[in-house]
Amino acid sequence: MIRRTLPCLAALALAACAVPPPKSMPEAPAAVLAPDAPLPAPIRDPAVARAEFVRSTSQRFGIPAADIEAVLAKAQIREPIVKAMSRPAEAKPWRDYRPIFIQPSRIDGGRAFLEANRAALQRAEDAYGVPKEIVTAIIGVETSYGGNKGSWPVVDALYTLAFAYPRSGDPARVAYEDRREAFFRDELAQLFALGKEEGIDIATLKGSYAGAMGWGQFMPSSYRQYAVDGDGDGKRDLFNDLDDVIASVANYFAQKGQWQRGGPVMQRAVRDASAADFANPGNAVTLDRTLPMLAALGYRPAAAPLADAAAPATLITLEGVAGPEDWIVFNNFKAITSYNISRLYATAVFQLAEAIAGRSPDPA
Ligand SMILES: [Ca+2]
Repeated sequence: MIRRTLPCLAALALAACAVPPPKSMPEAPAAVLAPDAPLPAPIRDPAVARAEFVRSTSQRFGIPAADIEAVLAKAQIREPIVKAMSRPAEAKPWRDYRPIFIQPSRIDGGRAFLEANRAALQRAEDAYGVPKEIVTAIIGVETSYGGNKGSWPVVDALYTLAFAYPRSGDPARVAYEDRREAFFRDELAQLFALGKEEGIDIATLKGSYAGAMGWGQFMPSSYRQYAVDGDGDGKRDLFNDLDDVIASVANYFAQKGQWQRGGPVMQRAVRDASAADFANPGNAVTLDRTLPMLAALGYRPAAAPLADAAAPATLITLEGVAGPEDWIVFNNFKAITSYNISRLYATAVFQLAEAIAGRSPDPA
């Protein structure tokens, strides 16, 4: 989860912004969202910043400062994480992104996951309105159905990015890098709170290099805010309890993404020969059009419209194998970008879900 309008990877998520994706992983960890609240001004001296972190985290969450100090005393700055975060983001076109996710092993893995967890997925769909295949696809894109949940100590990952966030030296990027560092510092604080609230020894947790955790790759703040106890055992365990994982991903979509039950995600558009280009770059999705407005501009659904004339929508263009692809996107597309603000990510999740369901991922 991230949100940003920076020129990252055609717009990827924050956390992963500067990181080229491993072959089987999305560019951005799922739960890396920037906090909605304004972040504090940066403290430049790491020792001062760390002391202030201990003080403020202790006060904010009622955790003894000595307990925080004890964890930080064992935390390590991990150079590979600094390096990974320093790497310039690479803008990958859809034609190169798609094959990472829309391929037989991930589709088959999704069908197997769905069958193995059908009851929990159905309960989540009934409760939150998010289709089984969408929840499954998220878990497939994030961690290959739990196969790659990350092996970095979460404390180290967040400690590194909170106190040694890489600096490019480019004056134009200072404000962005400050925000990123403050974001990870807040996530580290949230991790301490999570440990206290859930009774978890945070020093044992493993996750992505950006601190995203579990089957759905939740950042600590998202874990605290959106994780739910799917099986009613009194714990929210996103590492080992698939009922919790499935319910939590669905709850995230319903709450954070404002997912609409039964609503469309996206639909291929056909373009009139005379239509002007629809300029809509970046990753943010602003649903400021409707189907009639798009039709007036020369873009119409390629098949029967999936939404009525009043439904908020917009048009995006992806660089496909056969050239530009125009897609009309709706509320539930925007909802997927609340998990990771990348249009490519959202498209991959949708198409993987369609493929898992046995529908053509791209009817055009
Ligand atoms: Ca549980």
